[in-house]
Amino acid sequence: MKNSANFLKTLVDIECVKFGDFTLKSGKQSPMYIDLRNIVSHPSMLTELSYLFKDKISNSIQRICGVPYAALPIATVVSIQTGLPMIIKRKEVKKYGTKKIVEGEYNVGDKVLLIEDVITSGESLIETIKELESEGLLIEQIIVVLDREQGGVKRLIDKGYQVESLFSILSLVELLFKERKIDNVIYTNVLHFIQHNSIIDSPSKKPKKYLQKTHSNETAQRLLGIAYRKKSNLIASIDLITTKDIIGLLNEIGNDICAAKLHIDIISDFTPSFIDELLIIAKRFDFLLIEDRKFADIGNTQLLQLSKGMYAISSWADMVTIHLIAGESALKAIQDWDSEKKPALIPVIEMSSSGALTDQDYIEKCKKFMYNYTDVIGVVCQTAELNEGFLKFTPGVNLESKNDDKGQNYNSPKYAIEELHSDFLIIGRGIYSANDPKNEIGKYLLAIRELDFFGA
Ligand code: 5IU
Repeated sequence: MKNSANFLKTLVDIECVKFGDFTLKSGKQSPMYIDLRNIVSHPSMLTELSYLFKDKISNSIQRICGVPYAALPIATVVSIQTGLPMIIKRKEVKKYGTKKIVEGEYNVGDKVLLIEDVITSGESLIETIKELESEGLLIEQIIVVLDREQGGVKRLIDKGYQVESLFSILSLVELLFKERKIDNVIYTNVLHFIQHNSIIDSPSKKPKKYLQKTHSNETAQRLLGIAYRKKSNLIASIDLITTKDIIGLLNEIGNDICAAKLHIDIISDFTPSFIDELLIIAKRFDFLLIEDRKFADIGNTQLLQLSKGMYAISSWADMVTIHLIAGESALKAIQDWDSEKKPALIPVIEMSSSGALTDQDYIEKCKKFMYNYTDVIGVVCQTAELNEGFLKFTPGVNLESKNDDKGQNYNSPKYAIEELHSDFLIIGRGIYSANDPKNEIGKYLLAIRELDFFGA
């Protein structure tokens, strides 16, 4: 084995780390299961670990001790690799003979490296430390193989110990997500679990206040203004196929949304007069219009698609979605387009569907240039972190369902706002397929207003 990334991936291959739905000893549900004990059956993994530990051990260490039982084989190989003598702390005190709790040779005042396989709250480490210290040993250094990032490391550091981990669950899921070995559902579930199961209060749990967001683009300001006035960051995705149904729904829920998102090309009875009707309703109820066209062509073609044909999108849409797959030149072509009426742009940098190809690499590539364009007001994404002021639009939001049977994945409004830090929630079937859409949208409004999202 040559590098740490390979070591991490092998941990998954040999089922030391599994993703799914697990019930922990505490009764809690967890999206991951970690048990490094299988490593003992993989000598090459143990050898690799011994190298990784060797690089980190302080010169002052005199004894090596593993927390029983899982860390004992690791401590053994580290001892062999470094030539530093090992001691063993018994799990139970011997009932006969010497009644020792520490086996092996040591002197009072010896400086010990304590090894643990996985750290969660740090509880079992603290127990072992107490017993070693009661024997007169000094805990000089603690090295853990995998940190579950639930606060254990900080707890020990706060107690004055020198602690480090070779790997963290976050670095593991980030690596797997980047290499498309896990999808964004597993990825966000793990992030969510870490944030909600830390023994230390995380400041990111507090939802941010809406008013803190400002954007220089005029359309972005209008959207923020409407959302704030209505205390609604809901964007209805009206994926209906007749003009009658669309107008009917907008008349019902128009007061409760800050924007309506359309797929104009799915309407079976479209005529240009529908646009006139749409604009009147949008003005009456005070919401903006997004055409979810997802442009994805070369600059010249995109400009034609934007402005020509029977939909003449740029003549009425306040915002349009666009993929950045064609690269910066295609985005620049729209930005440079000198037109009296031009919609603001919302690039799609991450999708909600299972197996989406929009991995971290793709997101980073988009971020490299999109911030330079004033027509871009924000992005459609799920987990991506954005620069200050950029608006985050998140589809895949539903109060009732977790997914559909065609690859869509849903989060709750609370999760989208508190964990994904989404500014605008895009909701389709959750509202338009409900028996009583007006009543249903009320539930979504309640869910977001409960979060104090709009300030006092
Ligand atoms: N939409 C997604 N996920 C995405 C992107 C767009 O769901 O990643 I980009 C669109 C598809 C549909 C709406 O128009 O948002 C969500 O509708 P439902 O709430 O009915 O799933």
